[in-house]
This record gives sequence, structure tokens and C-alpha cells, in this order.
Amino acid sequence: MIGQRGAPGAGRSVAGSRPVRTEPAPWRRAAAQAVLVLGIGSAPVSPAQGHGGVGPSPGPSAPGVTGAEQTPWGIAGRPGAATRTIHVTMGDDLRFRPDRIQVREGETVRLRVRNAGKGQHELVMGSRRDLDEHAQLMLKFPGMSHDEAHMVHVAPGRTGEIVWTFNRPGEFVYGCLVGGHFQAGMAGRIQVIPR
Ligand SMILES: [Cu+2]
Repeated sequence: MIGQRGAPGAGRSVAGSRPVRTEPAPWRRAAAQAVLVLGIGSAPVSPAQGHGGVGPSPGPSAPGVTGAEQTPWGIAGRPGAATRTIHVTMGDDLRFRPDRIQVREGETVRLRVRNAGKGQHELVMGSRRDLDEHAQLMLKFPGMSHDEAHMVHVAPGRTGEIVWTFNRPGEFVYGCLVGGHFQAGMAGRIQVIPR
């Protein structure tokens, strides 16, 4: 039809129709670049995963850190809001002890993470898919910088800490993404029981 031709701006797509994501985490940006470089298939974007039953957004008195990024598995917590400390040990046998953590939705927990080994280890929380993806990238790009509120890198003999508010129910995981450790089974499960 002639009428459709040459209308000003007709060929332009409407940018606003695309869902806008929050600022991607640095490793995600690196991941996206790596995916481009390697020509790997689609980079999964975890659409609305784990968002079922999202409650009211956190108010000013919420235990999460102001301005922190809400993830499907929770949000950085204010240290003062922690009501419980969970001690986790990492070893050169590529295991976490414990390898299961159970919390209640809304709970703010201090994770004290000790590296009992002689090598570097870390604890990174996320969804199963996020960690699978991230672990693959860490294997391909060992020097890739990744540092976020939901992870802690711990030198041998040291103890690190994460304060986290589990404000989303569901099943999540934690893993050590130092090259090959996650793939070798250095992982644990987090169950966040709905309130
Ligand atoms: Cu490790």
C-alpha cells in the first residue's frame, strides 16, 4: 500500500516496547561480550525466573542495602539486619560444608565463609542456570573479573563474609567458580522457604 510508504519515523522500531533490564552485573557484561566473541548461542536472560509471587517492594525499613540490586535469589543485606550467622567451610577437596542451607523468606543472614584449603576458593550465590553459565565463562576466561555483593573470594586460611537478605522464596545454589571447581561438584543448595 502506498499510504504506508515514507511516513516519518515509520521504519523505526519502538525502543520502549522492549523490556528494559537493570544494569547488568560486570560479569554479565563480560559474559555477553564473550558470547559475542565465541559465537555461542543465545545468552539466556533468565526471564522473570524466580519472580513468582513477588511481594510488595521493600520499603525504607527493609533489611536490604539501599540501592542494592535485587536478584532472583535475594538482595545484599545490611549487616545490622542479620539475625543469624551461618558458617561455611571450603576445602581443597572441592566441597562446601555444609552443602545445604535453609532459610526463611525475609531472613537476613551473615554467611561466614572460611577457606580451609591451600588454594583459592569462593562462594558465589545464584540460580542454577546463572551459576552454570558463569562457571563455564570462568573456565574459558579465568582472569575475568567478577565481584558482586552475592559472592566472596577467600584466600587460603582466611574468612570472608556475605550479608544477604533472602527476600525471594525458591531453590538456589552456591558454588565455587574458580576454574573447574563448580564442575567438579563444589556447590551447595539454598532453600528459601516461603513465609
Ligand atoms: Cu574452589
